[in-house]
Amino acid sequence: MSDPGAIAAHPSHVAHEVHHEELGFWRKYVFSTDHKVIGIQYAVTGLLFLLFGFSLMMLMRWQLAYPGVPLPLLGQLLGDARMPGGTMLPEFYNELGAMHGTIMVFLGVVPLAVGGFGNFVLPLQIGAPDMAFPKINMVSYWCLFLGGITMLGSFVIPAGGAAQSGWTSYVPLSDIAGSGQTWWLIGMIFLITSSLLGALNFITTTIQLRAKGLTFMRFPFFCWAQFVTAFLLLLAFPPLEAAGVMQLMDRVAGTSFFLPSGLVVSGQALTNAGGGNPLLWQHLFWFLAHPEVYVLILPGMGIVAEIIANNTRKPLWGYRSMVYSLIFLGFMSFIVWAHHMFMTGMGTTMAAFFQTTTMIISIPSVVILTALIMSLWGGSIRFNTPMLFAVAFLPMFGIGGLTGLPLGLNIADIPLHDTYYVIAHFHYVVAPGTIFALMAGIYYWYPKATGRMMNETLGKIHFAGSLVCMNVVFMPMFIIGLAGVSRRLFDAGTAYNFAQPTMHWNAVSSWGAWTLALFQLPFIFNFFWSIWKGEKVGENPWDATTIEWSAPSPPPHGNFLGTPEAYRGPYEYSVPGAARDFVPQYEA
Ligand code: HEM
Ligand SMILES: [Cu+2]
Repeated sequence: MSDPGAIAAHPSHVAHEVHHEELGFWRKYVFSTDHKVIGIQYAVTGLLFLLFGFSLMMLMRWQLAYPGVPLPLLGQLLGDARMPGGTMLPEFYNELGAMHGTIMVFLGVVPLAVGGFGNFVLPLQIGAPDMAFPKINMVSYWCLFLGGITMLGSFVIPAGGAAQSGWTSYVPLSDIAGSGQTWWLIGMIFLITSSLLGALNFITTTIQLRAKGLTFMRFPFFCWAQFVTAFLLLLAFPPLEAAGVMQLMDRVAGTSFFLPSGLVVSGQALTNAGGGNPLLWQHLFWFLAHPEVYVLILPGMGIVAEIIANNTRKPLWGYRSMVYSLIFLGFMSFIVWAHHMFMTGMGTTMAAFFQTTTMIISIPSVVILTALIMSLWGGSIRFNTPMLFAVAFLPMFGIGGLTGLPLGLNIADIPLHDTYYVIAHFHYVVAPGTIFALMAGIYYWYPKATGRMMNETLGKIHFAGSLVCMNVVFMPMFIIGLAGVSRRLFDAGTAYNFAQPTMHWNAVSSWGAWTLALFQLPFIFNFFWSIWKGEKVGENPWDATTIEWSAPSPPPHGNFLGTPEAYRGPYEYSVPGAARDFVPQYEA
């Protein structure tokens, strides 16, 4: 359906046009079916949850920096069930840790990267008037919302509080844990349903609603990244959804999918335990959760690629190899999952298989990262805020990726498994990596969404502070981990002799985290202030080439004034002999 007439005649779109004038406040801004409104809903929800997950982590960081020391003021407010006399209970630390991980991944990054950027930018970038299934799109958002409310609600339920078994919810612990775990599972079922509906919509939209002339090899890299991400979500989440229901049954219906025979808890034999297999959970969980780490990073790579091409005023170096690497990476991400399970006593043949696939999957990431670095070469670079975040993404993601290699080889993973080294490694990927990419994307597409620019000075303060602090937070965790200190210790290892020389690094890391929070204030201020006071701009403030920049800022309902067509590849910057240094994809 790449014929433009067919796009304009898309039934749901026609319906929109007809009812456009009649939509009241609720249908327009709350239960909207417009991909831009839904995208902004997702993005704001994601940002709020990132802030909330960040706050949980700041509380944990107090306990890690000063184990057992009462937290002034806030500690009292949190009550005796969590922090008697201001001192954190281990149970509460576990709640914070499990919920920080869950919220950051499933309610923060995914909603912002896929729900927010995917919904807002993808249809515009492919020249579509909306998503293929606008109503399903609305349902996806509200499923996420219900999942979020369920997760938040679990903090205040009378008995026991939120889930405490980590974001991985390993059995048998999670099968026998307090009622927060049940809420966690119900919340996850909502979140997974949301992602599945979204993924179907993204795939259909990308294939069916492309503008005339926009062949796959003319796609901006961002579209490719969202497209592959949608496949990962679609194929990886169903096993976890099934596993979630099974764990729920174990907890509430007396089944024992995951409970082994003869399990004894606190000296008592469990009545329903029998015949189940705890490792089954790990397989089902990581079959999702490994692809999930690519769901967290690929949209970020897509954003960074757009911004680098735009601000070096050059085509992306090796666009085709980047695309092929992306597809290969997506495929491979389904056959590496058991590198998280080297400690489970798997045989050498199995271990050899998963080590080999893990080494192979690092190749496409290296290709993409190298191509992005090569793209900088010889460019006349504009160092605006989006570009600064995008460029900083490269070494940060590089550190995260490289430090992952030892974890993919069992000989190194066995001592490093479940230490702070792992925490440092994956946070380099998702915090200074993904979060920087997402920040870059917010500064870059903000003028498209609002018609106004964000303030550059505030943006640069935000950037510089975040870059320094992120490293102060996470570098020490490598040192702590290499010294052998385990993750998930509520006292940072106070009880262990060998951990003593690392204790002061926890304070360094914590002060880094609290300062990092302060450097987010200019961003939060900028975000709201610029809605009303930012400099007004036209449709293409960055002199960019891709189709979304041909729509008015902000785009009206239906997005484009005419019917967009693609006449060339996405990155025709600095074409020799051209009048300007960019030749937009949408100009005949
Ligand atoms: C600057 C921001 C962040 C800081 C300072 C931070 C800090 C921490 C700390 C201290 C832990 C737990 C250590 C432990 O007791 O084992 C942790 C765990 C975790 N974090 Fe973060 N984090 C940040 C951002 C993120 C982001 C952006 C994500 C995901 C997208 C994320 C995902 C996780 C996950 C999945 C866990 C594991 C939870 C578990 O053990 O079950 N974090 N983080
Ligand atoms: Cu993995």
